[in-house]
Amino acid sequence: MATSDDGTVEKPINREPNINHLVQSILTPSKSQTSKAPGDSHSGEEIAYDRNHGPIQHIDPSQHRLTIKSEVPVNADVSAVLSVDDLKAKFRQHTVQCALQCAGNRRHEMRSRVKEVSGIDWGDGAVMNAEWTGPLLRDVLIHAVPGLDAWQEGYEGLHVQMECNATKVQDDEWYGSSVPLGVVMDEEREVVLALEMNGAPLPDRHGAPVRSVIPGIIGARSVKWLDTIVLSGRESQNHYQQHDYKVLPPEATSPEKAEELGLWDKTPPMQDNPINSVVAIPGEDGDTLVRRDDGKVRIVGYAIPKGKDGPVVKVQVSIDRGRNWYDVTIMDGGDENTTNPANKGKPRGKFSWVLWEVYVPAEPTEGVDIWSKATDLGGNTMSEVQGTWNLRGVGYNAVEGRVGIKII
Ligand SMILES: Nc1nc2c(c(=O)[nH]1)N[C@H]1C(S)=C(S)[C@@H](COP(=O)(O)O)O[C@H]1N2
Ligand SMILES: [Mo]
Repeated sequence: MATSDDGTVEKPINREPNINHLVQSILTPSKSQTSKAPGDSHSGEEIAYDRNHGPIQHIDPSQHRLTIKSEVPVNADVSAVLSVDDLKAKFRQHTVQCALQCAGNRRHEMRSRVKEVSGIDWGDGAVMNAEWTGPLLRDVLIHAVPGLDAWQEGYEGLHVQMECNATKVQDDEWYGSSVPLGVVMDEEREVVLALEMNGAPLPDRHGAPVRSVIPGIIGARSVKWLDTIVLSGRESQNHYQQHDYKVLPPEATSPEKAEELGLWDKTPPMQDNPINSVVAIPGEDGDTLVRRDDGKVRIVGYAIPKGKDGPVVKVQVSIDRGRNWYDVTIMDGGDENTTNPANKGKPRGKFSWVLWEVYVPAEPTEGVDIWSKATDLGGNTMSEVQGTWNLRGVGYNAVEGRVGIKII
């Protein structure tokens, strides 16, 4: 049963945390820990962002079934039905730590600094970094579609469609996405059917009893309340794969123009997250930073890699529009910050975000713009100071972070 906190098709729940709270821990909690301190107003507060196109679902796990179908020549017309217990007991459980980010993260900056766009006015908090545990989708597909792993023809042109049919959504009868089959079969991608988040049962808000988690790829493809998977020769035909979450070319100056020029059909769906870095302290344009006794100001942020090219290995910060750059300290997310004993002592995962911190010498002044620039292990780096505009305001990764900062 839906409650008033679950939103509706017309008015779904979409929220992001205060950015200061978001960067308090490497693993983003679904809700903040209940603190013993009386009067702590943050305790029990939702931290990990919520992005919904329809109402949040509450599904009885004992009744839930995941159906896997195949339309591809390797083994067409097979169909498997798995319970949640099957997903837990029949397959090796895998834990992946990854940043899950809405493609519209940072949209407010694109809108306010470059040009108006259409879409929810996200700040920089539509992202979380969590550990997700469940079977690898690869193993489940190989089980359901015998012969898939040994298939000689290659996976080119094949797609894994994922669906949630539990509810209507704003622009379609169901929610769906797809990724190329090669992504799922790639053992380096660690695509999981998550039953747990941060070592606890998956919360309803984040897709219980099972959601797909596609590391390195925009959040829209990680389907919550997952009930159907189709191995297919074509992409998902769902609205959110075909008519949303695309970086339209600049000729798409309005929704009407995009339709008229057929640009939705001509533009591929977004998949990989772009490399990105966000200034979280100071958390808002126009904020004031206080110099310490040594004349330095503290700046903190997070950075995420492009696709599977992580982790982020370097972040630089400038407070004078790129004349001087300072290397940050990257706070390690590998050893200490895991709920999974198997991951203790391992280096930071390639899909995880990094939190960073830097102390920059500064004079008291006004109107300071803070830039931050990340580079990942694959050598991808951020180059655009103001970022490139697109109609839907997705994939924004400008170097320019906070503007109009006062230093005292
Ligand atoms: N079933 C379903 N799955 C969904 C969505 C949705 O509306 N319905 N939203 C998607 C989008 S756009 C994002 S960014 C992520 C958000 O996940 P979260 O709410 O756990 O943060 O879920 C994705 N999966
Ligand atoms: Mo999203």
